[in-house]
Formats: sequence, structure tokens, C-alpha cells
Amino acid sequence: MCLVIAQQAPRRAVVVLVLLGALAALVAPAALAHEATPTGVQRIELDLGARELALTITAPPGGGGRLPVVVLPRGDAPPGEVQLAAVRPGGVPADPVAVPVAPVGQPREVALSADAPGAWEVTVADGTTVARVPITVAVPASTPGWVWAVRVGALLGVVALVAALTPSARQRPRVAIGLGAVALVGLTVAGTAVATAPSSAPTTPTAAPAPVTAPPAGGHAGHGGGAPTAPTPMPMTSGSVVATASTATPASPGAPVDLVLDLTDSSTGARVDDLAIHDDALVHLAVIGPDRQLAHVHPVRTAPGRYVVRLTPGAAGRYGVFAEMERAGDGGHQVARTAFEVPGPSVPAAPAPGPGPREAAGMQVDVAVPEAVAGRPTSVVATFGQGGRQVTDLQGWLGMAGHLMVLGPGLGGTPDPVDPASAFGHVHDMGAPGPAGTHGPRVSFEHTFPRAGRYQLWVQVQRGWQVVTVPVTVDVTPAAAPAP
Ligand SMILES: [Cu+2]
Repeated sequence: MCLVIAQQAPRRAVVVLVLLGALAALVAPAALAHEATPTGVQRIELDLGARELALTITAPPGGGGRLPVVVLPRGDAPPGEVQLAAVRPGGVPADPVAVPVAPVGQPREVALSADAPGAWEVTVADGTTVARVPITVAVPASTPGWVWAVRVGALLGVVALVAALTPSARQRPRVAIGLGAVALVGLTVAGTAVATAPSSAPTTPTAAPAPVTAPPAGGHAGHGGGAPTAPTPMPMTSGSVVATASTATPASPGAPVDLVLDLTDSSTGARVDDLAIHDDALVHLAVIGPDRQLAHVHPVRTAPGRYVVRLTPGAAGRYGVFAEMERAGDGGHQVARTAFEVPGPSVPAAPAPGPGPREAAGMQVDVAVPEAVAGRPTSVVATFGQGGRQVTDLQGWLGMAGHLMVLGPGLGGTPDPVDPASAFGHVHDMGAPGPAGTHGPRVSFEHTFPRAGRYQLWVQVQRGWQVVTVPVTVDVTPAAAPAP
């Protein structure tokens, strides 16, 4: 008898080990699925005061935790630092982290913390304005029912099987058969649960801010200019977002002024605060002056539905404002037009040169527009050179090799930024970068000019962390009338 037990003991140990291994194999995938919450990385451009910053924000995993933010200064940022914090919506930043914003092109990483699920804001303050970037921390994925079925079924099955193999059970066949049946049921439940388990898809933290339609929080708006004065707000709708532009203080040519953009919903009148980041910004703003100078900027969100950006108007007159945005959900891409005025005597704008060679930012730029006919796809190609050599170190900007901004003719036949008849367009060169991660010497675009007349184009690229803007005038001819 002792000999039999001695021989059976190792065999039982092997069986138990195999079964425990099977149990672990069954339970492990469920555990992995539970913990594999993906993290969301989002890039966003902020024009905060005089600074251009590119932020890379990595949302914490479900439930909250470490929130790394990389700050990359661009443009000609003045030396200094900005203060970063993570707060609940509208909250006052406590214990902000100082980040140097010089030199340009030097990224710095800071680790913030958002320790609970829900809506948060990453605040970036420059001492005057507090930018608030909305982020969402997902609720941790709960353990699904099928995982519990695997765990309970496998445990029950293994325990019953081990018990059925004990000598005492084997001496009582009915007990052994009963335990065997329990083991079979348990393992079948576990196996069925694994086979029918849905593919794991934990809740993903997204860039989409929680829709908030409260009026701007005066105390926390973070905008230093107080209540904005509105020289000539001129709301116009495009889609369902109404944009209203005003200046925080009276504007005058040559003086920096904060432009305040308020977004409301045309059907409800509520503030629009459900914008999703698209092409690295919440709002892409084209501000076109009476002198036909373009500022393509990315205003910072200072309160729900309120965006602020600093501009230096070059001339007196009326400025056209084109706000490109995407609402979360199925809101789609839309452009809201508005305008504001810089008081003073206005001077007629001289048209930009047509296609051909010109200088820009120390480079020779040759712009080719072979044949511009209304209603037909037209190519616009800009080739960059310097000192007789091709320029191949253009940096991508907003995820693109280049941007082409287009303003069409108004009722007067020439581009007029405040005439609703002037069509606005924004086209991308989405060419892949070369081996060095840069672009050039060519950027090319394709655009269909909707009707004949004079258009103002601006080709935009980035080099040395500076945006280079090349204005071009293009006359679009009417499509030939069909033969009678
Ligand atoms: Cu933009």
C-alpha cells in the first residue's frame, strides 16, 4: 500500500501542476486584457501671448495617474518660462511646474498628475493668460463577466479534478464520477467563456473635451485683459458654430492686441466647447487684414467656448477671421467666419506678386501655377532654394509638409476678407518626409478654384522652427463655355 501511494504521489503532483498551468493560462489573458489600457497621445499647438508652443500630452491610463507633457517652443519665443498644471475644469492651478521656453526647438518634458477619471485641463500660463487644454481621463475598464466565468469555471474545474483523483475519491466511484462531472462543467464553462470573449477594447482616453456649455468663468478665464470690449463684433454662421471676434483692448496698427473669439451654437445659443483636436489644434485661425497679410494662428482656450490669441495688426481697417474647427462626435469640419475692426484710416492693399520667383525668409521661392481655370483641379507648386542649392530642410508643420491658404474674389472681383462672397480654402501638402524627416525643395498642392476672378494665395512652410509665408496672386480664368 505504501509502495502504491509512493508511486502515485509524483503522478498526482504532475497532474496538479499541469492543471494549475492550464488554470494560469486561462486566467492570464483576462488579466492582461484588464491591464492593457491604451494611452492617448495628442499634439496641440498653442499661440500663448507672444509664444508659439507645441505640446505633446500623453493622457494617463484609465483611472488616472502620471500625465507627461512635452513643451516645444517654436517661432521667436522670448526667453522665460511658462507654468504647467493639471486641474479640474475651471480650477485654479495649484503647484504649477515651471518650464523654460527657450531656446526654440528644445523640447522639455514635465510630469503632471491627473489622479482620477473624468474631465481635466492641462493649464499653461505665461503670467497674463492661462491656456486650458481639455483632456479626458477614462474610467478604468471593469472586469467583464466573461473573465469572471473563466476564473470561477477554471478554479472549480481544477479543484474538482484534483479531488476526483485522490485515493479516497477513487475508492468511492460515485464520488469520483460526481467530482469528475463538476470538473467537466467548470472547465467547459471556462473554455466557452474564452471562446466567446469579445476582443478586448478598454475605454480609451480621448482628446475630446467633455461638452460644457456654461458661460465663461470670469474669475478663471485666465485672460488678463478683463471683460473684452467689442468694437465691431460681426457674427456670421457657417454650419452650426457662430464665431464672434472682439479685441480685449482697443486695437491700433502696429500694437499687439489680444483677439478674443467666442463660439456659440447657432441652434441653441450655448457656448461651443466640444471641439476635438484636428491637425494639431483645437481652432485653426486665419486672420486676414485689409493689407492682405495673413496670420495663421492657433488661439488658446481660456474658458469654455472662448479662445484668445495675440496679434499685431499691420494696418487699420476690417479684418476677416476664419476659424476652422471640428466638433466632437459627428459635428464634422467647419469654418466659422467673423470680423473685427482696427480703427483708423485704411490704405488700399497692393496685390501680392503673381506666380514666379521671389524671395522669402532668405530663400528663393519659385511658385508655379500652370493653368488656373475655374472648376478644374489646379496645381500650385512652390520650390525653395538658397544660395543656388535646393532647400531640403523644411520641417513639417501641423503634421503637413506645407499649407496653402486661399481667399477668393468678393463681389468686387478682388479678394476681400470681410466679404462673405470671398471663398476661403485651406489645402495641405501631405507628402511624406524624406529620410532626414524633413521636406523640400518642393511643396505642392491641388485646389479647385470655385469661380473665375482674382485670388490671394499664401503658401506656408516651416523652417528653423519659423513659419514662412509666401503670398501669391492668381487670376483664375472662366471655364470655356460649351460650344453652342
Ligand atoms: Cu492651423
